[in-house]
Amino acid sequence: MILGLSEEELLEFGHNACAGCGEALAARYVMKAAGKNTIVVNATGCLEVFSTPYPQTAWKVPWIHGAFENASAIASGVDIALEKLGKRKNVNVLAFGGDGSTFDIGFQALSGMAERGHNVCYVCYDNEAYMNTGIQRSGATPKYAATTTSPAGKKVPGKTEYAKPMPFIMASHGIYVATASIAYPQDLTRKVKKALSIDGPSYIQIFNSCPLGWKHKFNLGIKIAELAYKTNIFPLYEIEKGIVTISKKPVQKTPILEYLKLQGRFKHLGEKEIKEVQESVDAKWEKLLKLEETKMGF
Ligand SMILES: Cc1ncc(C[n+]2csc(CCOP(=O)(O)OP(=O)(O)O)c2C)c(N)n1
Ligand SMILES: [Mg+2]
Repeated sequence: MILGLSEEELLEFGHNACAGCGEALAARYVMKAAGKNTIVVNATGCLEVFSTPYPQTAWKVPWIHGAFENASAIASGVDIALEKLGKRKNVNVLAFGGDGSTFDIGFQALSGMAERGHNVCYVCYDNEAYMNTGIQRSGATPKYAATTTSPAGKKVPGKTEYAKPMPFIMASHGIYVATASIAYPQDLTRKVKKALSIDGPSYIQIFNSCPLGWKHKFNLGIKIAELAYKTNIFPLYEIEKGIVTISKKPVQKTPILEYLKLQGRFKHLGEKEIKEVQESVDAKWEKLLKLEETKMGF
């Protein structure tokens, strides 16, 4: 055990992820928490592509690749099959999808899985764009980020819409929801263990940086993830039975500029846009505090 994390590597090194890939680290931590009695269902995306270049695999657990849109449907089937075979006990079913797969193209299957109550933990690797196919904007891409389908030009300053509030959408299904970050592995692994201990669906959204897509130095991924937490642009919280609990709160809020300025995808932003992003982050953080305080639920 190092820092409370298992030393067993169930997503082995030697795969083809880019240097500094946050998604590889996130998956590695998730697997450390899940342990070897786990079946993984992986949607199409960077994680699937870099970890399984045929005929090799970096996975040391049973692993199924579906299509881009149906990881949750396959995981639902695995859950039922284990039940019918009398093998459901002590086996974890994990479904993995990127933000494009989760927020957009696989959302229907995910919502169905949650509504039917399958015993599956769904993990969304949120790198805020369709990275595997060349950095296209997704429903998770933040406002003003430049992507190949929301380029920053003279008239349009990157993506013009805000990201979907996906954790709240999933919480509306009445399931366990948590956000986590590669900068805080103990918090991340605790949440995965908790999700897997629940007899029913759960959803975890992990903030993971992408040096290629976000245009940051490859060694800055953890610092950026830390700043995402400290600026409140990606708060860490859980929603259980509809009640919000913020996992930890920054002692002193860091201005959003500190986060934005390390990433080339935001380099075109002027004072006006930065002010707007700051106000939006502040308003969402205030709302989260209110939700926690009032225990209003979903
Ligand atoms: C129905 C369908 N549409 C589009 C694609 C092409 N495609 C494969 S992976 C991918 C992007 C994946 O993005 P995301 O889910 O965010 O994962 P990431 O690569 O960023 O980890 C796309 C668009 C596909 N395989 N199937
Ligand atoms: Mg993505």
